[in-house]
Formats: sequence, structure tokens, C-alpha cells
Amino acid sequence: DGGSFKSSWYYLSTEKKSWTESRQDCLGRGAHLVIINSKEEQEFIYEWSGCLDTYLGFHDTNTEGVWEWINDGALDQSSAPVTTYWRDGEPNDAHTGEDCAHLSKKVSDPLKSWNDVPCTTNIHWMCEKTTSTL
Ligand code: MAN
Ligand code: CA
Repeated sequence: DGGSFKSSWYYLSTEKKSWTESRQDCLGRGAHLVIINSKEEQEFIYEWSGCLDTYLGFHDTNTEGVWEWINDGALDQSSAPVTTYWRDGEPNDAHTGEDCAHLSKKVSDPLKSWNDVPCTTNIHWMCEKTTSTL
């Protein structure tokens, strides 16, 4: 919801890491990999990430094809039906398997900008800390 978007703090990494290392980095900051709860938050994140591809807290590592948000103690962890913003043709679980989602900047539509990659791929990431529940 828009409330949690407006009360969140974000961190954009300068380094590139695997998804698991990125997730761990966020936990070390008292935060979590970004969770997108609204269209407004998706649009904001898309702009704010600039030209960088960044990991999201979204994965299907537990069951192939069943995408879920991480539960790392986020106040804005949502049990609501998930709205996704995949690039056309994604997620495609290409190559030897792709279970981690990232924001892809090789597109022009902010609302069609997610792609799945192997979780071992080193890219940037974005952490989020929800500062109040509103
Ligand atoms: C292309 C597409 C994507 C895939 C990446 C992996 O962009 O095939 O689906 O995730 O390559 O690098
Ligand atoms: Ca893919």
C-alpha cells in the first residue's frame, strides 16, 4: 500500500553480489531486500535505481514457478495477492534455472521490468527498511 511506500527507507548498493549475499547485506543493515507493495512503489524504485539492475526480495527458490516475497521481518510483508511487473516473456527460468527476480533496466516500461536470473548472478541490489506501519 502507499502508506508503507511513503514510510520506507531505501539503500542502493554500490557493489554487485549474489542474491543470497545481497539478502544478507540487507539484514546486516537492519533492513531487507526491497518488497514492492504497490504500483507507486514500483515506479519509484524503477526511477531511483537509475541505470542499475537490482535484486528484489522476490524468488521461487522453494518451489519452481511459485514466486514469493522474502519474509525477513519486514513490517510491510504483505499476505495480499502478489502484483508482479515482469518484462514480456519473463519469468522464463532460462539456462540452468533462474529463481531470483531483479529489476531490469533494458526496458522502457517501468511496469514491465522484472526478470529472473540465476541467484548466483552478481548484480546490484536494493534494501528497504519500513520505518512505520501507518
Ligand atoms: C536474457 C533473457 C532472460 C535471462 C537473461 C539471463 O536477458 O533470456 O530471460 O534471464 O538473458 O542473462
Ligand atoms: Ca529470465
